[in-house]
Amino acid sequence: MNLEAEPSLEDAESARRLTGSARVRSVHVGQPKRIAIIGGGLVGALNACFFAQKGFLVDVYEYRADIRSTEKAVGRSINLALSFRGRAALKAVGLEDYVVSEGIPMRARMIHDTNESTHEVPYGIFPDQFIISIDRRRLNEVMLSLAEKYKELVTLHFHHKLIKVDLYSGAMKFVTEDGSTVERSADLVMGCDGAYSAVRQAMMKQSLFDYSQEFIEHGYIELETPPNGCGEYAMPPNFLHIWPRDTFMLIALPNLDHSFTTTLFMPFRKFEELTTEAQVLAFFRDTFPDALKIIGESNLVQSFLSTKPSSLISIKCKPYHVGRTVILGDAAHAMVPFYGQGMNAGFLDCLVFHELMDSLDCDIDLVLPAFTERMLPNSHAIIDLAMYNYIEMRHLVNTWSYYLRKKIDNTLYRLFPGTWVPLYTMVTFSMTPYAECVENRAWQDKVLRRAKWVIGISTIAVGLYWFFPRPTVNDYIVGFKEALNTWFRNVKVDRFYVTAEDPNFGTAGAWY
Ligand code: FAD
Ligand code: EGU
Repeated sequence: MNLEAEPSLEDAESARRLTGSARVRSVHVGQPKRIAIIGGGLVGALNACFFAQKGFLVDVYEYRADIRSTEKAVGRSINLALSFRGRAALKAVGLEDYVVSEGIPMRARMIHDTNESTHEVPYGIFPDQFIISIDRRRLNEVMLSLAEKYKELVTLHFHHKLIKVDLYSGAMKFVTEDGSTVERSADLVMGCDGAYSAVRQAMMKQSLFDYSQEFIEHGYIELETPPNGCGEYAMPPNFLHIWPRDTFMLIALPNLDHSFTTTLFMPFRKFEELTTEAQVLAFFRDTFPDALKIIGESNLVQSFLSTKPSSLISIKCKPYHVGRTVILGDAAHAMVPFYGQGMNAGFLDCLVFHELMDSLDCDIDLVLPAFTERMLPNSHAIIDLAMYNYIEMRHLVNTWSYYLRKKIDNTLYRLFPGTWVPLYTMVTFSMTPYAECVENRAWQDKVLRRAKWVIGISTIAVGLYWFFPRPTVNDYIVGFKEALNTWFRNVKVDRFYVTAEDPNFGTAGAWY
């Protein structure tokens, strides 16, 4: 798709005709007219596209500067894995093909072992089962530009930091670049302002609002991994590269410019221990020798010692709406990145919200509670899965039982692709609600537990059968005769008569 030419305002027109609304929607009681989107990050920008295409008046308030005009720090590109749910949402606003064309398909993981050997583990068994490495900044820019195409509907306000919101009236207060405050209001306020959401903070002051958060003990730093001497990819590009090392983990995703972005996950304690060039190099030589060669010693030391590790937080809350305010994306469900689903789940929020707008006639008094009800169990499920994976990655990745389970899962998937879908496949390549993915996994666990019993007991039975000498038909006859004989011998007579006193005298039982 050529973003310069299309989608155009004509597309907005046709979208409005489809929803039966006028140039700017005519509004019934209960239907919002002005939408305020707090945060112009990944979820906020996509959400603006959805609302613009429906013909609403949209104001996006973003704390930072416009990323499209800020200088791109050289050699810094951060990337993400885009999978099915995120793609489905992008497709709904017409951006899927364009975004996919700017990404790099990853068809398998490439596991880098301690002895510098590698092996591949494919993502799926069907050709369309691959994930896509996307430049985060580029994706954000593309979505902001699409939203801005709807000139008469969408206004992007940068340098607007939300500091106050009235959840019931929609009145908001912002601090702008020069430190002055401005007041605005909207019929519907959508908090797409990330893990440290100001909108959620306002909700937390309400009674009956539940909130919990957890920082994990691992931090992360991103290390730019340049192309090799010939300007080519230093490793095969169509893979998600993983170096699993118990408490340390390195993950690398490819960029279009032939570099990789490598992310190191490590406990903060360990980061604190590595403070000199020598320590950093020794650690990498020891733990990730092949990665060190690709990243380059001076590049590594320079990046490592100049960046502070970032923290990772997992947040659950409930509900997702209060009054005329709702939270989407990380604001509602920040998760640790160990399932590659954070952005995908945020994009799914936008898609589901707009499906509910369509089916409930845009009545926010119905849409907001329906949104919470629909998303809450599923968002909580993916938060749990991501956290579980964080623990599992460290403890199980190198155990045989983990690989055995993967083998069994994949074999059964090949045999019964409609019945037995492995957990990560369902999460990554389907629209099955996250909670149902978990439920399905519980069912698979139960089937495998039963199968284990059946196999265990049959093994013992067969073992016994082969261990003892097996009887022949003749053995059975001999055995039967012996048993009969023994029984005969065991028939004992304790009293007998040889005279007519015998009570059996004269009967058929007598012996003369
Ligand atoms: P954000 O991207 O955080 O955007 C929030 C926006 O709101 C920002 O622009 C911010 O400036 C603005 N804002 C904040 N406060 C205010 C305020 N008071 N007023 C106005 N504006 C405000 N997800 C995947 O799907 N796949 C991956 O491979 C993946 N990898 C990840 C790797 C790492 C290391 C991390 C940390 C996360 C990863 N994620 C991944 C998750 C993904 O980054 C997030 O889920 C996603 O960015 C959430 O988007 P968002 O728009 O909700 O929040
Ligand atoms: C972590 C950081 C591999 C990008 C989970 C897989 C991730 C990503 C995995 C990051 C892993 C872990 C899955 C995808 C993806 C795997 C997944 C994790 C992208 C279970 C930029 N994870 N991630 N699982 O299957 O389903 O390959 O920073 F190392 S994509 Cl932790 Cl599919």
